[in-house]
Amino acid sequence: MTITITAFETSPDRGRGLARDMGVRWALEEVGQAYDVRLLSFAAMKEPAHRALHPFGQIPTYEDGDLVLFESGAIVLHIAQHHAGLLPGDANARARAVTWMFAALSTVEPPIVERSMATLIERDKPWYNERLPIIEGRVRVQLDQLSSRLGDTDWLDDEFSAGDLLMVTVLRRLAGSGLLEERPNLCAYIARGEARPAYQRAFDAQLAVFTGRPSTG
Ligand code: GTB
Repeated sequence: MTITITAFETSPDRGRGLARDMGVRWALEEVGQAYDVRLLSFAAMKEPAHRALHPFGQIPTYEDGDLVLFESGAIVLHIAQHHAGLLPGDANARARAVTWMFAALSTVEPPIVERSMATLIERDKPWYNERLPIIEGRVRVQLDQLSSRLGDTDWLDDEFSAGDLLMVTVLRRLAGSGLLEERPNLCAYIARGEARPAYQRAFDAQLAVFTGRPSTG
């Protein structure tokens, strides 16, 4: 049974790999699992057929036989738990890697998403110029702490894990904001993630949806 995920038919990020199917694609590539992609329009996401898979009418979803999952973090965790390559074998190291997955999604990401949403939908509002620095201040607090913890190591906890996969995915949403450049070790960390062959295959596959050209390789 082939795994099927869902993704935007027309991603607002124009193939920059910022939509949440990117982390799922990357995880599947890291563990060497083939997958199909069902592309959805915004309207199709809100249809009953898709809501039966995703109660909030969003992408991505994950189908494998009878199993249907939504929430990109839960999907990445499922992939990591069922295939070698994304979680260490040692029980304590595994628990720490899962902790970093949660840290990425529930500690580091919230102010980053808030910033993205503000730049997207509040730019014309009278409060925007006052609010943006406040949100960016909150982003900086998390980036500073993450940067301190990472130091000059390659990954968050010894070997690359699903924790790094999600953390890099989250940090990439700040591309173009100028906030990452203030912390060179975070830039190098993201670059290390992006240099992984599995990342590149995932990125090319989602870009091919936007360009209309089949990905090769
Ligand atoms: N917590 C859920 C998860 O992690 O899976 C969030 C899922 C989610 O936000 N999905 C978005 C969606 O389906 C797409 S990824 N939106 C359509 C809708 O709600 O109607 C979020 C996203 C969208 C666009 C960009 N971008 O253009 O840069 C980046 C991220």
